[in-house]
Amino acid sequence: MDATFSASLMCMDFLQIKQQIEILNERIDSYHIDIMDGHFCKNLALSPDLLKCVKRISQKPMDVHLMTTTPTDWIPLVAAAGADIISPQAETINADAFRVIQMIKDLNCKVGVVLNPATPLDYIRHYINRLDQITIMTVDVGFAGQKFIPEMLDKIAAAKQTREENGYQFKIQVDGSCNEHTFKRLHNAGTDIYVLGSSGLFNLDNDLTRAFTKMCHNFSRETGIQRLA
Ligand code: S6P
Ligand code: MG
Repeated sequence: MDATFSASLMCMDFLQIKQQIEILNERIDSYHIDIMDGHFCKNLALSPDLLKCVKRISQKPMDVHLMTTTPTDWIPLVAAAGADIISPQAETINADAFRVIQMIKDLNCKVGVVLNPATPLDYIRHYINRLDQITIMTVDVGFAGQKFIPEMLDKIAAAKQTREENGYQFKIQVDGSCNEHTFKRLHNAGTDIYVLGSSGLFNLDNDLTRAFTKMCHNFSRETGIQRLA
């Protein structure tokens, strides 16, 4: 299967948002928008207003990662701002998972769920069949530039096995430290979508066009899958 790449906008150069989106529009498969509330994780990142602004020039799907304690406060806002996929953290929807999933579907968005490194795959087993996408965090949420947690490779493989055994359709996305040092292991474990942040894309070169080309070369070298720059 083809590899798919999602650019993590939290790792962009904010002084060059428009230029960077124009470069990425021709290269990337989707955009990853991190929304934090300072409570669920100890940071702030992007916002519905920024999403709305980028949506005006984006030509690719917008995948919103909600790291917020009360996702139902944010879901209508990000849907109105242009989200195509909305992914709350599994840990925040345990009390009302089925209502939250339906809420996202009713807003005509695809439904994803994100699992923290410490959260087992089994935590979402009763609604995994309803999801379009599962995101497996390979770093703790909140910050870019963290160290890869290798124990997550088994979780990715287990998600793939669950999908195959049951004929489910969800995509497996990995978020956190997707780069030349991890591409091969992530690919072998069963990753479909790689979230590219500082280590896998934006820090590779000051020139984003060159950075993307380097990323493609790294990915092809590590996995044997050709990806044109
Ligand atoms: C982290 C956030 C991620 C990061 C991305 C950074 O809380 O959800 O989406 O933006 O993982 O990538 P990297 O290569 O710096 O780890
Ligand atoms: Mg994220």
